[in-house]
Amino acid sequence: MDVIFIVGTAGSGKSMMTSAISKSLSDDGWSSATLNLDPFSDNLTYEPTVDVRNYIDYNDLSRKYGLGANGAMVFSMDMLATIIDGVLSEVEDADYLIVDTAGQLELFMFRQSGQYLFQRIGGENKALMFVSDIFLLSEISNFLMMQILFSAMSSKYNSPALQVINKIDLDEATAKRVKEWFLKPELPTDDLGKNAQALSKVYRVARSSGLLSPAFFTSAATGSGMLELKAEISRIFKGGEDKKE
Ligand SMILES: Nc1nc2c(ncn2[C@@H]2O[C@H](COP(=O)(O)OP(=O)(O)O)[C@@H](O)[C@H]2O)c(=O)[nH]1
Ligand SMILES: [Mg+2]
Repeated sequence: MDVIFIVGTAGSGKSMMTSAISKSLSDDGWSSATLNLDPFSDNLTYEPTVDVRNYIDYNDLSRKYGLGANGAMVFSMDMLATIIDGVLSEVEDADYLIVDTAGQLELFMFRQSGQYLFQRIGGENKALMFVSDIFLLSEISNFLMMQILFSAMSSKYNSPALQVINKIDLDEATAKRVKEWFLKPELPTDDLGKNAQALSKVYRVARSSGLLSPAFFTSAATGSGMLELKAEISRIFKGGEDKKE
């Protein structure tokens, strides 16, 4: 079983991407399972094969221990770390396991619980998929922060990593502009706005240290960019093999 572990900013489309990839891989003849590891999700739009919400009731924990939003979140994730093996025992073997996670990125960046969950999940190969959306990245400072974050996270998780910029159906023009930021030697002056000098400096450092690895531009809603994303998944995991016999 090969594992795609999806992390990313809140509301970027991680859950929609989970179901879109799973469906698309199934259409290609691969078997796939989905695992919802987000205990805070209250309106999942797909039916996960295995769902952590059957194990952890976030609202109940908040009430029982008198925790605020942040406390309950950290507590839930720590609790999840202690029961993850039981949750995983429910996952039946498939070609692919797609894992959907909570949007509180801090849990995956700075705290041990997120990384621990990633490590516990078995499988022949694992990859990290880092999802953000085109609205967030249309601001150059956010774009730059995301590139640094993405590089740091791929090193921390020590796994192949894919950067996905989602929701391009909602703003194709900005997506085109952001695509160019990955390629140009200098950022276009028109895009820089205020703090041009400081931003250009960060951009140059990012570029010269090889941090600007190309991203995938997708729409989980329309399926745009999914073929390219799947081709990369297939390249990472199956050496480019298209279909199961
Ligand atoms: N137009 C459009 N909407 C999307 C796309 N991906 C997700 N959404 C919508 O954005 C909202 C948040 O998506 P969700 O998958 O729950 O994000 P998550 O919080 O990262 O799991 C939902 O209303 C989705 O229907 C996309 O590619 N295009
Ligand atoms: Mg979600």
